[in-house]
Amino acid sequence: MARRKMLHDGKAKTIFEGPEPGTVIQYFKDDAITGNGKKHDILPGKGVLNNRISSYIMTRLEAMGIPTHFLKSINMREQLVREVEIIPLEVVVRNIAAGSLSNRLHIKEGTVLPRPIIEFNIKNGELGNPMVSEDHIFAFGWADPMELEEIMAMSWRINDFLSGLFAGIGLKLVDFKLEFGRLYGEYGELYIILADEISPDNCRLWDIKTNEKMDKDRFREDLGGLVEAYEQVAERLGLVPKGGILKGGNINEQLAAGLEEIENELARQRKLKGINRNPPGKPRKI
Ligand code: AIR
Ligand code: ASP
Repeated sequence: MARRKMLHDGKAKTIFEGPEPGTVIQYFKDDAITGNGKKHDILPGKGVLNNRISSYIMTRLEAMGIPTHFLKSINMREQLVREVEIIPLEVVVRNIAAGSLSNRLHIKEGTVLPRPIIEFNIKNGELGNPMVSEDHIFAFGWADPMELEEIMAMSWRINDFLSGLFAGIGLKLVDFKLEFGRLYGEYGELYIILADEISPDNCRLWDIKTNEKMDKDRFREDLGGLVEAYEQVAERLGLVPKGGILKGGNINEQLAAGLEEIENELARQRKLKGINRNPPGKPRKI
């Protein structure tokens, strides 16, 4: 295979140059990293499962009108996505208290929040991705008010949709992290689109009946069984055959079977909605 140019080597994914301009390839690794690199393990199967789960969720979001970077699955570990300028924010949506919210404010893990809450962290690993306010975001120019409004509106819709999707398979969506990117159109217009991945690496998912953790907290909290939990999520979403892919079956063949279906759905017309950049208050010509 021809050598590809690596553009970025992240914690859980590597980004390669895509086959045509405006595209890149996301390669899902088996690496599990937390504490900004303090804890690192290789968990065979994680990358394949996250690629599968994220492709599926992005496809479903696209179908309900959220513009995403996802174009198509290429193989078990790779997907073709649109190249975007990543907005340097982690957008965290929370429904139930857990993780850093519980630690910061001493709200007992599992407390249902009075309403969903959005938080922003600046993407800076060296600083430990600290939380920032809207005012920091505007003052330092990480995003402008129109972009942030668009990002928040999309995040609420994504929360509604994903909460329902996971409830339907017996999972509580406790919280999750999103990343967005800027895409410039032919005429210089700007689109904000969902980027990165949506998988149990960046969602907290608890079993509705038992509250068992089915996400990356299994690794963060040394609970073990992370790959089995991710496989269970994929199985409940109908993405892997019942009985599992990791217990002897040919993982390649079985996962390849479902990919075509996803691609067909994506081949449908994709519509992107640009941001109206007229300054507020200035009358618009009709
Ligand atoms: N997250 C945040 N940074 C990286 C990730 N993956 C996700 C976590 C969790 C949510 O954001 O996986 O679902 C909130 O994380 P925390 O640590 O702020 O409680
Ligand atoms: N931002 C976190 C870290 O590196 C990632 C995680 O725990 O998922 O510590």
